[in-house]
Amino acid sequence: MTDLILALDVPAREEALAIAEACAPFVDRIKLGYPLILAAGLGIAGEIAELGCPPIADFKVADIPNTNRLIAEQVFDAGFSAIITHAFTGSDSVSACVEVAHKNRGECYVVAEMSHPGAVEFFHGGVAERLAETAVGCGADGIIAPATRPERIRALRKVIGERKILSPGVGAQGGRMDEVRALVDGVIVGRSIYEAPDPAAAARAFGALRR
Ligand code: NUP
Repeated sequence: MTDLILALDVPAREEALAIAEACAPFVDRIKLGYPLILAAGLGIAGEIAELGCPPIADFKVADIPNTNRLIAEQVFDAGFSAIITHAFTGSDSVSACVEVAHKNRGECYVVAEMSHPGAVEFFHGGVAERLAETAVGCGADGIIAPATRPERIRALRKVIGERKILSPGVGAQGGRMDEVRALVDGVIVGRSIYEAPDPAAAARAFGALRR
């Protein structure tokens, strides 16, 4: 079954925790990024983990290897189960995140191609394929690929084989669950769940659409 991952981009601690608690029975993992972490602090990762939904750190890490390592160590010390990194920084930087993730029995995902319209200004002409190859070469657990462009997910699947694909862009960005659910290992949904009048009901509805 394709995982349903809630992107909890709610920049207020109590509201975010209330939504997470309500949605927890219906989602497999919860992705936390800068909006919530900058508002609530890194400690919220442990509270999310206690709900039974392993938290993913969407920090899109993009620095030199030593700084990436220091960031990744903070992330896993805080209780995250996975980290998302960029790969345009090069394989040594990616490897630093992968090493720390695996040392902590966690996962590392590499952004191969982003989901928003402007992404194609840079992610074209084989760039995403090269980033995906870097993910494979560094032993990353998977990639991030766009639900807004299912044909690109198919192309990137050929590069990464059995490694996992987590796919944002379903709902608010126009991607459709029924078009990507069979292509990916996890679908990431943010606004269509946390901005819904009843986030738990929305999470349950997205969950029911998985294969
Ligand atoms: O390419 C990407 N697109 C994307 O939307 C890579 C991401 N990490 N994301 C994240 O997924 C984005 O930052 C947000 O947290 C989530 C999608 O949220 P929404 O568009 O469903 O609200």
